[in-house]
Amino acid sequence: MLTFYSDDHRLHHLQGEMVAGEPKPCFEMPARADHVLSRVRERGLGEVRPSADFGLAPVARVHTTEYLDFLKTAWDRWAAEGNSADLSPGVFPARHLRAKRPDDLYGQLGYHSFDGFAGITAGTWQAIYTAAQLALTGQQAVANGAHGAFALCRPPGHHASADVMGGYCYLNNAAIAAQAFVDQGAARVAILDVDYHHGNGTQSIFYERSDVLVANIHASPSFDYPHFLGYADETGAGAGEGFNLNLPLAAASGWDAWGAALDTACRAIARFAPDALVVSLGVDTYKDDPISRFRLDSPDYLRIGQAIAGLGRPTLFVMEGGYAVAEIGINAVNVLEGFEQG
Ligand code: SP5
Ligand code: ZN
Repeated sequence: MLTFYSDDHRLHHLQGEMVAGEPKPCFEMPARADHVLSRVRERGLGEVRPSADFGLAPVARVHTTEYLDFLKTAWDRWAAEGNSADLSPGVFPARHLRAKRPDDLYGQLGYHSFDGFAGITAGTWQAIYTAAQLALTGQQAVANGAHGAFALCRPPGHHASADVMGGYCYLNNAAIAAQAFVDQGAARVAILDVDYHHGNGTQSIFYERSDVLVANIHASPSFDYPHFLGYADETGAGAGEGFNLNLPLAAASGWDAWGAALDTACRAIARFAPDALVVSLGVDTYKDDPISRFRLDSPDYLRIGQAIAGLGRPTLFVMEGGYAVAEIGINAVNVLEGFEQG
C-alpha cells in the first residue's frame, strides 16, 4: 500500500496544552507522525510518496471560504498586533450569546473554535494545507484503482466542521477526501471513524446527506471528549436521516465491546454498499494512551484491518489521533497490515 507523507507537519508544533490546570507539552506532537513513518518503512508497507497539490477548491467543498481565509491569515494578523506566542482562543459563542462573526481577530478566533485545543502558530496554515493535500493525494490513488492507500496526515481532522476548529483539528482531511470521491462521481461513500473520540466535525459536515454514511465508534460523550456530540440517538437529519451511526462505548471497553461495535458498523457499511470507504484512523483506543480510557492491545489493530478488508471496498486510511507515541506506529501500521492480509 502507498503511504502519502510530507515533512510539512513539523511546521505545526504548539507550545503546550493545559492539563488539569497546568501547562504540559502537547499530546499532539510532531513525533507522532515520525513514529508512524518509521514503522511504515520498517515493515516495508510500500512506497512513501509526497503530496500533489490540488489547490483550495476541493478543500472549499467542505469548509467555508470565510473559515479558510481566517485560517490562512490568522497568524499574520496576530503577528501584526505584535505577538509571537501561539494564538489560542478563550471566548466562544456558547449558549445565551449571539453567534455573529465579529471583526476582531480574537473574536473571530473564538467564533471559529469550539475549544482551546487548536491553537495557531506561524507554520499552522502550511501544515494543515499539506495534510489536506495528502488526503486528496491518497484519494486520487484510490480513485485511480489502488485497493488501499494511507494518508499520514498531521494535524488530524475529524473534530473540524465546516467552519469550526477544535480538538487539535483544523481541516477535516477525511471529509475532504470523501467529498472528492463524491465530486468525481461516487454515488455513495462511507466514512468509518475508529478514533477514540467522536468525530463531531465529520458527523456535522454530512449530517443531512444520504450520499455519505458516517459510522463512529468512540467513547461516550457522557464521560469523555468532545462531550457535546456523539450519542446513539444522533441518526442524521432530513435527507440524511438514517445515514449517521454512532456507537458510543463505556470507559474501559476492550476488544469484546469494541470488536462487537466494529461488526455493527461493518454491517451497516456493507448494507450501504459504498463505492469507496474512508477510514478515520485514530489509535487512541490503545490501552496505554495517555488521554483515553479504552483497552485495545496492539494485535487488536490487525483484526480491525482485517474486518475493514472484509468489506471489499476501495479504502483510504486517513491518520487521526493516537498519543501513546512509542506505540502509535505499531498500532496504526497493524491496521494497514491487517487490511493487506485481508
Ligand atoms: C484527534 C484527537 O484525537 N483529538 C483529541 C482531542 C482531545 N483533547 C482534549 C483532551 C482532554 C483529555 N483530558 C486529559 C486527561 C489526562 N489524563
Ligand atoms: Zn482522538
